[in-house]
Amino acid sequence: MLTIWGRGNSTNVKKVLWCAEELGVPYEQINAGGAFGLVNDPTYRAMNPNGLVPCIKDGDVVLWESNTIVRYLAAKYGEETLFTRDVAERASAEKWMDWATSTVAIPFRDVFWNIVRRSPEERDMAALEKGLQTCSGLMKIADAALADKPFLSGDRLGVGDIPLGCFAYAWFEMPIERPALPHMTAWYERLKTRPAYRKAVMIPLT
Ligand SMILES: N[C@@H](CCC(=O)N[C@@H](CS)C(=O)NCC(=O)O)C(=O)O
Repeated sequence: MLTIWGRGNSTNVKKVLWCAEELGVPYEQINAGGAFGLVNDPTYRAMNPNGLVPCIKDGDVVLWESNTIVRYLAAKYGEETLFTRDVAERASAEKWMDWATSTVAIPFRDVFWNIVRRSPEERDMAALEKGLQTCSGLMKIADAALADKPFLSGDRLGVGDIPLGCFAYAWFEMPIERPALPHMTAWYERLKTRPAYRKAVMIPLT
């Protein structure tokens, strides 16, 4: 049985939960991180020395790093669904995973924390404004990429959609000013029709 450690309100954990749900892989979720703690226990640190979530155990395989876990689960359980054997097609989709993590996550954090996790008095307005401006530019890049295909991964949902799809929920649901993003909005509407996305990603923002 696949075990997933991580609190469900973490974007990185959502990626893994959503992936497992899409694949229909049975799993046990153990809440960890944030108020749930556990991540500093020696047994957890032995699995993930970073003390971060998510972390998984699948048989003898222990893995951390959310994007790596998504790639692993898709390759192992998603041959007919999230995974593609075509190397070029796969790399083309996977670049969106790495882009979401390396380029979007940091400015996005400034928006998310200031809007969702801080009270109005505690907000760092300069960081919020800068984060919003940067994220708006980045979302326009994703919007343009979605102009001629339904998913970032191509004709069907794939691993390339998962990280940005997790950010998209917060992006579209936070009370912020967004630029016009017609293609990304249509993509988000497509994601919202998926039971796996609704279950793992569309939970109250905290
Ligand atoms: N690069 C890592 C980052 C993991 C990470 O930063 N996780 C955060 C939650 S999103 C965390 O564990 N924070 C500490 C905690 O929840 O206790 C990944 O993608 O898995």
